Amino acid sequence: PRTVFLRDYTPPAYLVEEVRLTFRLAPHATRVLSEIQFRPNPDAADRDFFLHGEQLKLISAHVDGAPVTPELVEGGLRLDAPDAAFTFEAEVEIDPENNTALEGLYRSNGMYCTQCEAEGFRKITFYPDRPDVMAPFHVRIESDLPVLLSNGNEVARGEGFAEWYDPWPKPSYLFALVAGDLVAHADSFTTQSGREVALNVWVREADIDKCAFAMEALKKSMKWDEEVYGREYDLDLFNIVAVDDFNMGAMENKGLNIFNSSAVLASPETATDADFERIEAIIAHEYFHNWTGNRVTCRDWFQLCLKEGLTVFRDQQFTGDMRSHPVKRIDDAMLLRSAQFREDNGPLAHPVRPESFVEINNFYTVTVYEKGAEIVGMLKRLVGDEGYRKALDLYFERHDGQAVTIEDWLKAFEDATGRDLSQFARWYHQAGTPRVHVAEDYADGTYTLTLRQETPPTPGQDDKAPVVIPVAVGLLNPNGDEVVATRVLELSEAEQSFAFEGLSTRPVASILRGFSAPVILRHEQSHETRAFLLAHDTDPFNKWEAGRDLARTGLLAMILDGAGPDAGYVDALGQAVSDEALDPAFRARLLALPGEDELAQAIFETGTAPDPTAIHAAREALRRAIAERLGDTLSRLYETHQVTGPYSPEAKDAGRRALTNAALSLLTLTQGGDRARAQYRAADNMTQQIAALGALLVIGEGEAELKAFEEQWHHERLVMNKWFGLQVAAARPEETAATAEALSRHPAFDWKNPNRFRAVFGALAGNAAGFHDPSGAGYRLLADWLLKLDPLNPQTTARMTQAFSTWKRYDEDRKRLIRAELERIAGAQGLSRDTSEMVGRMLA
Ligand code: HT7
Ligand code: ZN
Repeated sequence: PRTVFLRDYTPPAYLVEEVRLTFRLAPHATRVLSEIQFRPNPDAADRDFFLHGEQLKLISAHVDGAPVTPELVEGGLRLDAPDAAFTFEAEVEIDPENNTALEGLYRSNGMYCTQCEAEGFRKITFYPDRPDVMAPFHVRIESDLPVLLSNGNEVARGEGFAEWYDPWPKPSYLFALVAGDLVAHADSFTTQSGREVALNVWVREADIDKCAFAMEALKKSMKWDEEVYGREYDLDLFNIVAVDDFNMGAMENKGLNIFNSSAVLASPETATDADFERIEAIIAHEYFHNWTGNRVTCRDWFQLCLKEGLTVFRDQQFTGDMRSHPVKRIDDAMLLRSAQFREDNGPLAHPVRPESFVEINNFYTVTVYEKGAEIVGMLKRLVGDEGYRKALDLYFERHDGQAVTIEDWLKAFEDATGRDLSQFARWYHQAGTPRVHVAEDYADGTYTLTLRQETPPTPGQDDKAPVVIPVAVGLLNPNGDEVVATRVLELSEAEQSFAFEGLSTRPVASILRGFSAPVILRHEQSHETRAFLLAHDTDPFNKWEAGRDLARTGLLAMILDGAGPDAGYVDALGQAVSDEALDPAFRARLLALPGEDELAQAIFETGTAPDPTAIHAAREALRRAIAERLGDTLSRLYETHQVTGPYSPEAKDAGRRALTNAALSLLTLTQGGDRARAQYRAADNMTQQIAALGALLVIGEGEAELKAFEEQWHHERLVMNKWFGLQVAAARPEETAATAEALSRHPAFDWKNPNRFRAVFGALAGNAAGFHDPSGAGYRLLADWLLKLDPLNPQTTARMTQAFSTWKRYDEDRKRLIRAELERIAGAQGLSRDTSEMVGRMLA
């Protein structure tokens, strides 16, 4: 397969003035008629007329009305085209029913829908399917189905047809079409300039009672983007459609967002607090793309972080504003560390702006999204709130309607703020997580902080240069008073010292406050200092971090040195979670221990091969010790923070439930299942129900509840995904693979549905001790199923191969077992380009 390089970018030979598409929908033989007005691109180096096209049956083609016979080549067609403006027409036939890859035009439960990002439009018709070709689209859909939707505004509708026009020039990846038997939850929004926008959430009739929350989230997002970024919506209509079969969370097609039903549908009975928060964030994310992605788009797919990093940053800000900034920051840092640092530390590490790819779908990664968002956050920290807003205003003003690059983005910051960002730009080019080592000195009233940075080599990048790291620091005196408020230090050299004068006593430093940069801090601190920071730090992130550090250090001592649970840590934790001045949601985060994968990486970095079984056992032992030593505290928290009254997904109640359920899961370990069973019986919402069930399963109980749950919810696909996933997640290590295998034989295991497949096999990969059980059964089972899914859905398969990405950390036996599975996948006949690239990179 061909590797595409950023350095090979050339401008398109022809630009598109306007597109007219007609769809004659039929399950196996949909006809797509296109009429595309081309004009030569004055900036192009040649006049090579090439249109992308895959899996298309060409019926006819015309240039300016005259029939032509294009040369059909791999991946598209070529034609001797005029060196002047002309109209190209084509008629093609496609087979949506047999499109199982869920890319292009496909059918899901009798409904037609599209997914074009990144390169799916070429499976719909011949077109320059690249983001730097932007055009207005006219679309006519012919079908007997009652609801026919496309981008933009509806301009005509009659018996068996609808016509749509999207005036905003867009790249083909933002094209969308939906046709089905759907109903709408309708509402409207008045923009800041007084325009009325009709809003619809389209779903199957059975789901109409689960749309209200998504609609509210959409209206909040529209208002927030006006207030915080000055960005107004630009069409008369905004449609959202829920689809059951979908490879990712959602897609920001212009005016017609298509969502995985799991990212839209919610009712108190069927969705958890975490689901509600996720839905609110994804609705916001896709809506925010209207400006960051759609109005200003990417020149090429190497610039993906331009829209994704920025839009993730914007949705993080939004969630912080809607809920709690400290808690959101903790959640984002946990995700970054568990998933992005893991990626950066392994064979799949790549820069936020990659330099090459075989299959672009493999680069929708946590690095591009989450580290991309961290870079935007660092820029904001460095230029300040005002500078950031000025830069964003300039970026939108300068590039509206354009397809641009990271260089254009940084230039807007440079021009708006006068700052030179040439060194900062390394964050986009250099892969790997910087380590920042801390040394401290105190003499004659001056505290000196010396910071040293180094980034380990990553595949293809052996030498790393220093990056600009904003390190937010505050100093406390021994009484716990803040003597130096948060100050952002700019670490740009390999090593740099910063002095703080006029301090009468040696201060306690709180470093990397608010997780001010996506780095690993190496700061030797005593147990006492960490306990002090857990008790006194005025920065909520670092307060949480101090507890996390204590927990991690204690766990590593248990795993590596056979130490017992650290009673000092448990007592300090008990004090912190009892502090009624702290937000319950924050206290729930304090009670969560570092994950097993995070511990495995920490052990690997000490030069030892991690043993997932031992890690699991130590973590469980510490959880039990916490439950034993803090039994009274946890019982009190459980009793006094129960939410009474009708369910609301708002942050305040959700935080209380998070705290009581964290307490419940610990208490169940030492006090048995009665409390959880009572909660299960009394639950009137999914958060309480699933938390109780999970607590029971972990102690090997809950058989009756599991059965009752299935009986109650067998008709709700999204709820049943939880039922499948929870059993695998809660299984004992030695039983995990067998549990997943048994569930894969359940009649409701619809493996072609990505949500259901992920529920079982994503949970298998996520249960670290179970997946890495020394028998190798987890590896074999996952590989078997990935090989089965690959011919149907390469995108989801390739994504899930990442379960194996940490294989080089483990002992020789596990390495041998995993390598054998990776080689078995790599050697499979007809393996997709997507999966082949992923396993190839992991084996390299
Ligand atoms: N921009 C979208 C990314 C995407 C996608 C979505 C659904 C299915 C396949 C997809 N491939 C790429 C989603 C987003 O980041 O908002
Ligand atoms: Zn996005």
